[in-house]
Order: sequence, then C-alpha cells, then structure tokens
Amino acid sequence: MKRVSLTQYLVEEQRLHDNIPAELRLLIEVVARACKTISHSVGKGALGDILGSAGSENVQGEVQKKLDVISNEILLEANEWGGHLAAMASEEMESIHPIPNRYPMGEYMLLFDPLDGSSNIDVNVSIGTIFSVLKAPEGMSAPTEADFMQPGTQQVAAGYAVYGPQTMLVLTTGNGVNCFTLDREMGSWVLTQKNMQIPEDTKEFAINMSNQRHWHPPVQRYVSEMLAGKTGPRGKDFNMRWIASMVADVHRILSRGGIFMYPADLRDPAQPGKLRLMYEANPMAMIVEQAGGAATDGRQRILDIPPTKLHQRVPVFLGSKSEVERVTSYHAE
Ligand code: AHM
Ligand code: MG
Repeated sequence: MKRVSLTQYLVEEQRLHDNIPAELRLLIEVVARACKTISHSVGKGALGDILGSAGSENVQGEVQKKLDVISNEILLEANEWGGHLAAMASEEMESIHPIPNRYPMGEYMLLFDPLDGSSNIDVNVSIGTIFSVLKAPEGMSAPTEADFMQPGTQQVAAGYAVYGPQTMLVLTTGNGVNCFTLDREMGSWVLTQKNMQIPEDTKEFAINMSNQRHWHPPVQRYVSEMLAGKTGPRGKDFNMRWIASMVADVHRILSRGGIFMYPADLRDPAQPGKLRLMYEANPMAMIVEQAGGAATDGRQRILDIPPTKLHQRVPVFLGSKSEVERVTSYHAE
C-alpha cells in the first residue's frame, strides 16, 4: 500500500483544488506537530507527571488539569514563531493571544480547545484537541477579540486529534473530511481514511442522560421517543453511547453514524449548554457538515450563529442528518 503523508496530502490538495495556500499548509502542519507532542505526553500518563489537577481555574471557573495547561502551552509555543498567525484564542485562556512583536504576523487566526474531555484524562479514556482556523480581517493591524467574532461559515479549516488506542487527526479544509493515523515509530501522519461520510440514518444517540430532569420539552420528547424503541413512535430500537469526550463521541459518529447532543437546559438561562461555540461547536459543525451530516443549536445551523463573545456557549445537536433534522424540527413546533 502506498502511504500518503499529511504533507503530501496537503501539497496535492493545493495542486488539485487551490484551497490550501502555503501559509495555511504550514499552520496545519504545525498544529499537527503540536498534537503529536501532546499525544506523546498523553501516552506517558503517570510516568510523565501529566495527571491530576494543575491547581488553577480557567475563565469558565473549571478546575484545570495539568494536561489542559501543558497542551495549551505546547500549542502556543509551536504556533507563535512561524509567521503564519496573527493571533490565537484558547478555551483555557481568558483573552486572545496576539503573536508577540518579535515574530512576523501572518494572516490566519487559530482557535483551540487544547485538551477536550478533561474529565477522562486521569482514567485513561480517549481525549483530544479541537481546532478552528479563521482569516484575519482585511487590514487588521493589532488583533482584538472583535476580529474573532466571525460565524463558523468563515472557517477555512477545522480539525481534531483524538488520543485513543490510536492517535488520529481528522481534518477539513472545506473539501471533504480526511483522517490520518499517527505512525508512532516513524513519527508521521499517514492518510488512512479518505472522504469520511456520516450515514444519514442511525440507531445510536449520545447524550448525558443524568441531566434528563433539566431538559426542555423538545429534547425530552425526542429522547423519550427513541427510548420507547420498537413499539414506540419511531418503530425501532436505539442504542446509547456517552464517552464524555466530544472528540471521541464525534469520531464514532463520523465512523458509523449517530447523533450527539449537549442541549441547553432549565438550570441556568445565562449558560445555554456546556460546549463552547468557537472551540468546540464550530469546528465540529464544519467537520460534520463536510462529512454529509448536520449541526444545529436546536433552532439554527451552528455555522450561521454570529458570535458575540469568545467563550460563548451553545446547545449542540450534530451527526446523522435525518436525526438532527428531526430534533431541530421538534424545537420549532
Ligand atoms: P472540556 O473541554 O472541559 O473537556 O469539556 C467538554 C466536554 C466534552 O468533551 C464532553 O462532550 C462534555 O464535556 C462532557 O460533559 P459531561 O461531563 O456533562 O458529560
Ligand atoms: Mg472541550
């Protein structure tokens, strides 16, 4: 079998579709390299002093794990000096991180959730990194938070790495979704799945059921109809999975279909859902749509939401098209 590396794939994509300029290619390769470093740390576990709490809190008041902080540092350091970026923003940092003056400024902006699935770090369950790439607005000199307030449709690339039994990188530059597996001996990313497609129909759903009593009526109805199984209104049995790492749940859905939900609920109207628009919902929505699936907040397409703040949260319904359309239609009734 001829092995295609990430570099070769990106060069050939550029030749064929002219959608990956050199600076964007550098950016993707640098992020992929950083993910390799994170994967290496993850693999060391207790032997690498990466487990446990960092003893700090992030801007959303969540306790940071050591690996959250380490992964954030790895991504910042890797991406600062190459000249491909104007600024970065991270789930783990309160404000944006402009590229320091000592380095040249590029035309892209990178957003990331450095370590997704933090509650799974210490129990050896799959975790990941999610990233999104935007273009800096024309004529921008000193980047501000406002420059990041672009809807998901403006993303020029999005991807995630999943650190599981295998380390994989799933990437889109707006022309389908491809998956690369890390060859740990060679240290290279090898294209292992081309043009991933999410089956339109599914019998599998993912939601944190322990929040059921707080859900809004459309979600109550949608899930209870699935739970009713063969003799219920849906006329078929469903299966449930919840890994509590969005990357791992989304990766399963890209591989065999399914619907993933993190809805808003009745608890705190000021906090609609748990997941963040800019670091989680937007990049995953782009990937899912590029793979033939759908992604909404229950009412509208996630990619169309105009962001109002960096750490904004949104309800998320994504995956197999027919199921996302159904739960979205229940919200409209
Ligand atoms: P994190 O970015 O702090 O790790 O939080 C996001 C994670 C998602 O990966 C996952 O889908 C969700 O939180 C799990 O939440 P819960 O603990 O409510 O099941
Ligand atoms: Mg996350």
